[in-house]
Amino acid sequence: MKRNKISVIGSGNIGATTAYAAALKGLGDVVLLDILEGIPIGKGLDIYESLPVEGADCRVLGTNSYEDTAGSDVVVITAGVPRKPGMSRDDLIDINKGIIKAITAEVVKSSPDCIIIVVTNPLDVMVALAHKLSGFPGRRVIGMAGVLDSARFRCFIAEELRVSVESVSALVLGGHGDTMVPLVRLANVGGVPLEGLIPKKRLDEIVQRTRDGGAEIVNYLKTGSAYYAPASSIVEMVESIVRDRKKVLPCAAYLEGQYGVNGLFIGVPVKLGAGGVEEIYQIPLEPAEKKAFEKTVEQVRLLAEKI
Ligand code: A3D
Repeated sequence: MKRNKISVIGSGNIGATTAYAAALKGLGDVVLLDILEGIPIGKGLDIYESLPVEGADCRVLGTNSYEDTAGSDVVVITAGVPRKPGMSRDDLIDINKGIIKAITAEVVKSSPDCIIIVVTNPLDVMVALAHKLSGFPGRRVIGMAGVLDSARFRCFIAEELRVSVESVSALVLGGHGDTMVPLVRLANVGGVPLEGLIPKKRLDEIVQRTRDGGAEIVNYLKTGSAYYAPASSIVEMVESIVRDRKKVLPCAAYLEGQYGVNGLFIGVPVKLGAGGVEEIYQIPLEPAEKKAFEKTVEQVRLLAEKI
């Protein structure tokens, strides 16, 4: 049986952690590419050498050459500059757009049938740029953000109620920025709605902490941004695709009329399988949620106009 091939572009904090987590799960052969001399090769070798101990059978290769990524099933783009304290994700637009441009051209040439997952910030417009430049159908270009933002939301709820993080089901919609929309109404623990379990004031604080989750970590790290939870989130998406698990996950997906939005990438629940985004689910939103969703769409639209 042919093994899946997963390429990760950018061997920095997120890229290397993603390659490691994907290899540990045995999701397929993993190629880790960076422009830096030596670094991806050393990290790739290091990850590969962990596999006899971990008991995972896959090849891990670090490289500077797109030839090694040829024929990938999934390509994860993590290359780019992360933010530092005091910066917003949007401040990265000018530098990261050139990086996405250069990488997308190479990816299309070497893996014309792949599914691209974009992680580089500002996420919603970088994924749109990769989509435009690749010429791929919308279902094959996806942004990772909602799984991470929802994981943060789920953690904070679990901590508050002292329940298993796995028992918390919660969803964050919208752009990956300050206007993201954590959906309190639909959040639940083991099917029990949150409202009634946590006072409104405390819930508001949890929602705000979720929105600020990325900045909270940047302020501690100082020299970069989060990478363990982002890598886990990417790997959940990759697994759903390469194993055709058809998980329903919040991802930045190309909207063509859904939620009243046309031609933008916005975080919404999608079914992820071997075909990429196989279905986009529309949640009937209540007036306040709709207003918040429109605000996040507007923010993404304004940023998209800058490129
Ligand atoms: P970092 O550890 O700096 O790694 C980035 C890597 O990209 C470096 O090793 C660079 O050498 C490499 N790189 C730069 N240009 C190229 C190129 N043209 N081709 C190949 N490799 C290149 O950053 P990181 O891993 O912490 O973060 C990477 C990106 O993810 C940043 O833009 C972050 O803002 C973003 N990020 C997104 C999320 C989301 O949830 C969407 C979360 C956290 C970080």
